[in-house]
Amino acid sequence: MKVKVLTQPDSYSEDNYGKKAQLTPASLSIDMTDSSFHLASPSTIDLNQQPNQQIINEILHTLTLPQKELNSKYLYDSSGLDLFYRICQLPEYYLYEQETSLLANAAQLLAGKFYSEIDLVEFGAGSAIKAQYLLDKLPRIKTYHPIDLITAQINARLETFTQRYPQLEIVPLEADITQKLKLPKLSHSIKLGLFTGSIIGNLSNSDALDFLNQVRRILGKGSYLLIGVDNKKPASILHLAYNDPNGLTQAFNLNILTHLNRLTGSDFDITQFEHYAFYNPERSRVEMHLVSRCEQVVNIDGHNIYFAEGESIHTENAYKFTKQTFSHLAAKAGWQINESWHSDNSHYSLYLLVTK
Ligand code: AVJ
Repeated sequence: MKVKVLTQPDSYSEDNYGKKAQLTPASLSIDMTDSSFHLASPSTIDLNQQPNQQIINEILHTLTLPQKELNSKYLYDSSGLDLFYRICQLPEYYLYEQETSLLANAAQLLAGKFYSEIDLVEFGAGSAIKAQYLLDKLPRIKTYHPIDLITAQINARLETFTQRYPQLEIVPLEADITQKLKLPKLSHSIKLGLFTGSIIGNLSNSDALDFLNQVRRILGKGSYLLIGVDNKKPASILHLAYNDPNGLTQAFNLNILTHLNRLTGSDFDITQFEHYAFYNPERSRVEMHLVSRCEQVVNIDGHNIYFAEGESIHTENAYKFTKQTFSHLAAKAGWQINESWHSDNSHYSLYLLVTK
C-alpha cells in the first residue's frame, strides 16, 4: 500500500496550536457489528502554545455579529470527534445507524453496477469507517482519497487498511472541504465521491451549492457522488436526536468553547453557557446554540466580548431535506439522482448522484 499525506494551508491543524490533547482508549472504541472497526490506540498530540492570529481574527469577527456565531468546524477537535463518535452510538441519534445500514445495501448494488477501476474520493472522511463499507464490497476501488480537516484519525488506521486492502493506494488530504480543494490527478475510469453523515446539512444553501459544484468539477463529467441526507420529520424526533438525555450533545456543543480557549487563549467559562438545540421549521434546520447563563464578558486576545444574559452563539445548523428539496439542490449544481435508498421509516436517505 502506498500512502501520501497532503495538506492545504487553509486547514487548521490541531498539531500546531493549544495544549496537550489526550484521547483515552475506552472513549475511542466504536461499538460496531464488525469488531474490526475500531479506532487506533490513543494518540497524544503535542501542541505548542502559539495562538493563531488568523483564527483569532475570524472568531473576533463572528462573535461580534448581531447574532454571534462560530464556524461549526471548531466543534471537531479530538475531544469533539470523540464525543461525536459516542453520539453516533446513541439510539436517539438515528442518523448513524440508518446511514450505515443503507450504505451496506448501496455497496452491494454498486458492486454489480461498476465494472471498471474506481477512484474513491471521500469528503469529510472522519476515521474512514463509512468508506470501509464500500472498500469491502468494491475491490475495483484502486485509490482512496480521504479528505478531512484532521487526518490523524485516518493515519492511525492505515495499518488496518494495509492488512485489509493490500492493493489499495491511499492518498489522504488534510483540508477544509468547503474551501478550494486541490487533488492529485484521478486516473481510474470511474470517479466516485462519498459524502456521508448528512454533512451536507451543515452547509448553508449557497455553501452546499458551491460544494456540490466543486465536487462535480473535481470528479468530472460522468462521475458519481454517494451522499447521505437526513430527512424532514416530526420536530419531536429531531429534538431528541440533538438533545440526548445522556448529555453527550450538550458536552459536544460546549466543547467548542474549550477548543477555542486552547486555540486562541480566550477565557470562556463553559459552566456559564447552556446547550440549546431546536428545529426551525421555516428554515428546515436544527440549530445548535450556546446560551449565556448570565451577563458576562469574555476576553479573546485582549478584546472584550460582551454577552447579555440569554444571548446566544449559533454553533451549528443541520438542514433537513425531502427528496424534492434535495434533488432540486443537486440539480442546481449539475447533479441528478441515479439511485436512492431510504430507511424503513424514511428518516434518512442515501442518494447516488451522477453528473447531468
Ligand atoms: C456530523 C455534523 C452532520 O449535524 O447531525 C451531531 C453533528 N451535531 N449532533 C449533525 C452533530 C449534533 C452532525 N454532523
